[in-house]
Amino acid sequence: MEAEKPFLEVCLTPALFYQYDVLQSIVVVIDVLRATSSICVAFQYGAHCIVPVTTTEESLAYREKGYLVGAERQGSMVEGFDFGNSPFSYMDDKIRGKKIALTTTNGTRAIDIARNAAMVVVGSFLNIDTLAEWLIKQQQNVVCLCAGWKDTFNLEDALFAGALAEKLQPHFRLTPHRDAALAAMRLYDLARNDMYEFLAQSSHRTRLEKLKVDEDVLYCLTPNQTQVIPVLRGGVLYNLRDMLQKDKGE
Ligand code: 3SL
Repeated sequence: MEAEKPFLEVCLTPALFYQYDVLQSIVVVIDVLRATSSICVAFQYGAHCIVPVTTTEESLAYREKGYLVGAERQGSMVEGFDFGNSPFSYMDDKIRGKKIALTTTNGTRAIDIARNAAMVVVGSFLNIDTLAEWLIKQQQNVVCLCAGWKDTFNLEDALFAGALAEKLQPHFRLTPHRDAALAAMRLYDLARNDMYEFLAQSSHRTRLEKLKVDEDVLYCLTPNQTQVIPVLRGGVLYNLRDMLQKDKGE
């Protein structure tokens, strides 16, 4: 008899995450604009690890331990930090081999909320194919957690959840609570030809437009710019490939 397929669910805002039983699931944390995109870029550029923290004070305290420190609030870099949340700021050789502490308004908070899951990984358009291929191989339940903005729904995270769900769907089954996944896939289908334009009136694209970081938005919507899977272990994000090599003693 064929084994039952694992299930796939989408949680459209952290405010609803308490309804999901994730003890046996892989949670994909999604904050396309821009936290999970920047995290993927940092690992693509060789970051050793990223400690996601919820406050700016916690992030800054890591500097004394030799970490590079990042902090974003209201879309801007907080004064006194090495990075804000632009993916371009992580495209730098100074990242290679470095430990980084990072706090962002929603992305690092969503990672924290998901921490009790069987496994937590980071998703963005920048690593979508690498992540999808890996998730299919795991044969484990998947919950996509959209970080949104301060517990509200954000369109761009739902688009990514839909794009990922579309790739995973043949290998997974939807649960009776399937409407969020169906809605995300339908939205992505409407947006796929021009996501940037589809998001024109969305809250976070508008917020970032005012901050004049449209280049960031365009980049974060470009699929497959990285081949990394950031994974949470003991409260710290590592590049899965590095983590597995270390486990094997390589
Ligand atoms: O909320 C977050 O975590 C950030 O991604 C928001 S911003 O894109 O840096 O404004």
